[in-house]
Amino acid sequence: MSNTQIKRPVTANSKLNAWVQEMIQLCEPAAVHWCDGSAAENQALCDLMVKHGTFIKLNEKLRPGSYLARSHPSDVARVEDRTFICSKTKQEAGPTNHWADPVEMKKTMLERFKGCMQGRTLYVIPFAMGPLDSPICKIGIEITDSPYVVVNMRIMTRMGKIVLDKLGADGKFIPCMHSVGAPLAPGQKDVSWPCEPDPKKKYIVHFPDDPSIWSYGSGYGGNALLGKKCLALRIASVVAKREGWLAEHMLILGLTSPAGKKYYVAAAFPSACGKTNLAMMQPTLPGWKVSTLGDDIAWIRIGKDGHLYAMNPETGFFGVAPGTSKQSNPHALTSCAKNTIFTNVVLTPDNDVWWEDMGVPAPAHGIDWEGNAWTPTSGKKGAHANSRFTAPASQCPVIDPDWQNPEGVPLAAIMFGGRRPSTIPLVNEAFDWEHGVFMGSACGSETTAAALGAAGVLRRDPFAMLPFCGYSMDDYFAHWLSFAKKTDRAKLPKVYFVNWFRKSAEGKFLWPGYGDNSRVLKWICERVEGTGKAHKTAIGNLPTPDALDLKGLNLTAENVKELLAVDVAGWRNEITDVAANYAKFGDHLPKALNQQLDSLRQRLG
Ligand code: O2Y
Ligand code: MN
Repeated sequence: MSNTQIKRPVTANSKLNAWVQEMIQLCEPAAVHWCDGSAAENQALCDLMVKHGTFIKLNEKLRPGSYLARSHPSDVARVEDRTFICSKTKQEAGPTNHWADPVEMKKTMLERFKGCMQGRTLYVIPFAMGPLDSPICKIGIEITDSPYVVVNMRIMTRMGKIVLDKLGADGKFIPCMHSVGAPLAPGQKDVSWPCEPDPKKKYIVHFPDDPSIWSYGSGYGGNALLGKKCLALRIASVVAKREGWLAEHMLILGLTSPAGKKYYVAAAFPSACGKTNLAMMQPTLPGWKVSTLGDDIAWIRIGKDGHLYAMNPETGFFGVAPGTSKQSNPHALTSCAKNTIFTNVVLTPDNDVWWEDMGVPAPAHGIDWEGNAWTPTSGKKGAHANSRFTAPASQCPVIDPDWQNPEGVPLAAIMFGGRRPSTIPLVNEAFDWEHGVFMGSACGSETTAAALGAAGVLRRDPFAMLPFCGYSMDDYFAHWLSFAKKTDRAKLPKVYFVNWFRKSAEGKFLWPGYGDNSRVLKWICERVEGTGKAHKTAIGNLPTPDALDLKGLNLTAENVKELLAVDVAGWRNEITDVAANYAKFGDHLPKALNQQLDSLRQRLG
């Protein structure tokens, strides 16, 4: 340690200085760097990564200020089976989380982190989730040995000196420890993507009672950018429960009607269900405009006027690349046109990027995500299914003027959804808040590549929070239910369940999706205004056949009927499946949810 170069501490916060010193002793880095978040620092780190082969600088004319990284093939996605919630008791973590004893796990982490940064630089990243002047802004300090993490965190969070200034001498912070788990022996040559390749030695660990986060072995996405899933969802959900707000896996969008009236909507869909596409949607309905506030996380609290206000704690998009095209999401393409980090996509001969379903012809030859020569006839995909772009939210052409409003924006509606090829109608309105909470608790989706495991299987994912809730989901349901008592229920947003992914018996999508989803949003706005037409059914309030604006759409009356039908047999199966999911929680499940299930059963007859 005597050789360790340590810059003079840049903060008067004695707790922070003491913690950083302790972590330096533990991790034994060769150097220490406190990140100031400046453009010069960012450039120096990008240049360093180009030198070491972690980054490839992209064509400055085609993709200014942008870089490509290729991860190790073992390190390509979040690792849910290695994600732990270490509350005091297993019961507090609940039946859907992996619990580990906090004392035992702390020991394991100390063993893992001992000397883990030898030969590397330890970076101290001060970051804030939420605008610094928001009443619920949270400050984290991530210690990492990955410069890739530093430059990604600079896009995804408010980062650097401004955060230390806000923290001051006495401010509180959430300690977030991260290491790629690949110390370098003296003279050992580094690799372009250091990590711990053994999946059983990766750990994404949350101590909600501290609170603190320890992540070891992975340099990828949600495993390593600790402000995102670890802090802004798992830890924040615990803090939010205590403080009386909600930390949710939701996009936030603004919708302006042709008459100029604005509605804000938050929507929870499980991972890989098109939240980014919806958040940036180009409405096909003339005169309607969508603006983006966030594509992944919403922090929601009761405002002074009793309404629910939503705020995006992030400042960037960590969007999935494959499938992002001019047709599916032109604004995402514009967002990543410059100053963007791409991970695991194809490198083209002119030093630009390409991925499957980008909507432009594949290059005749390129380099695939594993660094091998690739052609469209290679017989395998060039970009990894979970390849990503990290792009500043400020570059989104339809970013909402209020996206950094510290108070957030008032919600007119909340939507839940998922990929459901059968049973679930295009849109369904909850009768009341409790019914809406029931809808959220019954959320589910067919799995895709972003989550590990088999694709095409229905996975119940209550509130799209299954991988992200930092405490027992039964208590989480109760917390949601409690909002009907915390404020005037007339001021709560209306709740909807949507399904863009309904398929016909022949396996074809019944609904065009994308910009045409504005037709569903329009109906929701009309319902908020009290003008939209609906009929009460056993499962909720459904649009009458003429209620949706379908002008210019080539949908047959039969398709519309199927999209808005109550499939009684399908719903009976749904009840069985939801009940089986509820059974996990035993007596802890709030009674109101079993009542909802019973009422639904009775209404179906
Ligand atoms: O695999 C990863 O590390 C990224 S997962 C992700 C990224 C951005 C937004 N959402 C998600 C998710 O899994 O929900
Ligand atoms: Mn997500």
